[in-house]
Amino acid sequence: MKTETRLVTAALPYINNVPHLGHIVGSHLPADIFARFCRTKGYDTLFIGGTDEHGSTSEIAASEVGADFETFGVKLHEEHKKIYDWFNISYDVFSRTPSKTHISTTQDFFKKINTNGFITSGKMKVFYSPKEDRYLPDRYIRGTCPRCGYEDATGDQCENCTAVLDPTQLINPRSSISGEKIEIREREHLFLRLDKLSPQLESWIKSQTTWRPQVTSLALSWIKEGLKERCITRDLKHGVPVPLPGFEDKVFYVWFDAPIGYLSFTKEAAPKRWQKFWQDDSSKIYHFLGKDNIPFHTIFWPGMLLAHGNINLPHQVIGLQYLNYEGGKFSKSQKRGVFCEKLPETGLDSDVMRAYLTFLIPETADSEFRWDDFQRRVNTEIIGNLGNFVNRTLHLVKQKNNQIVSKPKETELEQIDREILVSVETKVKKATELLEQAKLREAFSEILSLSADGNKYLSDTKPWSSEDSVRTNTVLYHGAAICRSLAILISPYLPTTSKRIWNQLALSGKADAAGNWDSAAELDLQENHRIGEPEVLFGRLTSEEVKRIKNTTSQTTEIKELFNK
Ligand code: B3M
Ligand code: ZN
Repeated sequence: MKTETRLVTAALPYINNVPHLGHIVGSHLPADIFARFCRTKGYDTLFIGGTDEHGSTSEIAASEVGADFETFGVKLHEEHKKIYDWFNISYDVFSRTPSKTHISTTQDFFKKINTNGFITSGKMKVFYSPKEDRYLPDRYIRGTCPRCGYEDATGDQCENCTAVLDPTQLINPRSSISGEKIEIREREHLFLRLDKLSPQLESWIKSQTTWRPQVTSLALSWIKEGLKERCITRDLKHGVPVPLPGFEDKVFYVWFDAPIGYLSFTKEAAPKRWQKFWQDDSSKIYHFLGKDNIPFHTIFWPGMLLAHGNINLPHQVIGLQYLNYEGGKFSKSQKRGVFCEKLPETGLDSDVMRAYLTFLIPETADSEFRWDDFQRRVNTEIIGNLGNFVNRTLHLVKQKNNQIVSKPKETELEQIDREILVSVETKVKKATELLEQAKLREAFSEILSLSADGNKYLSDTKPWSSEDSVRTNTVLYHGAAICRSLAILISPYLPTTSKRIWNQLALSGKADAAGNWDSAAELDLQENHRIGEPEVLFGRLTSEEVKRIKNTTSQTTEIKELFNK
């Protein structure tokens, strides 16, 4: 084991919805690929996640389906978990924010930053709905615009005259849920002194050398605008209770408790050694998240960590852009999208979806899911290139060499063999460097280009028509050894396919064993190695099949239906 420790996190999903592909490609999948790479590279790795269950959106979603908060959370957590399992997301723990550990960790965290002098209290105007006996967040307030008289203005803007509003300015404010009149009340709340933390945050952000430019510039723009004290409490029924006299009837704001989940879930996954991930100098923390979450992970959360002290700040904040669908946005109501809960019914190999999604990871710009592109790229790059190379090679080893390959002597190598050896070495090195920087998409194309080199090597050397058994063995040995390299290199991306290749090669151990990554460039198989039975890795995707998958996955489940069963 290398001494470096890595904690990998994917943004904790809200439970007011069942995830679609945009959520998968926007955090869970990239985090999983990276975590799998780190494990195989031999870093002491922990990959954690869980559902973010508090906040007004969950409370409202639960009441809309008539479920109590706890039942709702348990059910939605289960639905989420099933989907991440289908995708083979290798969470070491996938927990929930209502967990006991999380509640106590959040409360202790708060006490510490309070003791450290980073909490203050103050009055805030809030909206109370007597009918619902609930305080309502801004976005559930509607009323008459003070400027143009439009009756359906929302708390932040009037869509009729475009006036930017503060919900307290609305005339006759009402609840957008019940339509009933609401009252404005003044309540005492707690605030995090982000203003006081600003200089420290600024120099920390500026000292980051590995962040993507869009992440750094977004973070710095917040600093430039000036950080204000930020309210961290809410008048809600569910959430983490505030452990401070006078505030016992309040809970923490969901964005206060959610990131602490990273810490709580680490404790749950590694109760005896969680400190190693959060306090050791050698530990690196990698957060994967969608771009709307960038300010929370570069300002708010690091601010909380600085206020607490003695805990590592994130090493990398990988803020991903969005995935669109067929020229527009994913839309549940318009049934536009790939709704993940339907994927298991399609019989599709999840590696095939993982492969296509990897091409689309929105690392630098928004990207787009298209079914025709799905079919084309899977057929050419995954099946035509990777699947074909492995299958062709192993078949030839079976047909021409009785399933056996033996290492050629140095003197038997020709120029073309030396070239492929160099190619393997260069490409493994390049892919490794890219993966270290979490440039997952580029690394994948580097890996696939190695498979393309393998195909070219076979076409150029034509072992199928060779009468020279020494030459045939040399070529097939290299081919089989490259299959081994590929099994290791694709293991973060296509974990099931990687195992299948490893088994067909009849190798011992596991392709993704800790530390095995470093042997990916070694073209060493055992003397007179006998491979297993070659088997086709994937069948070509026909248009009918794609159509069928599309039809099945565009049907979405209403959350309500989950509670009728
Ligand atoms: N639940 C927002 C989201 O899913 C939020 C992330 C929390 S990460 C600590 O987009
Ligand atoms: Zn107006």
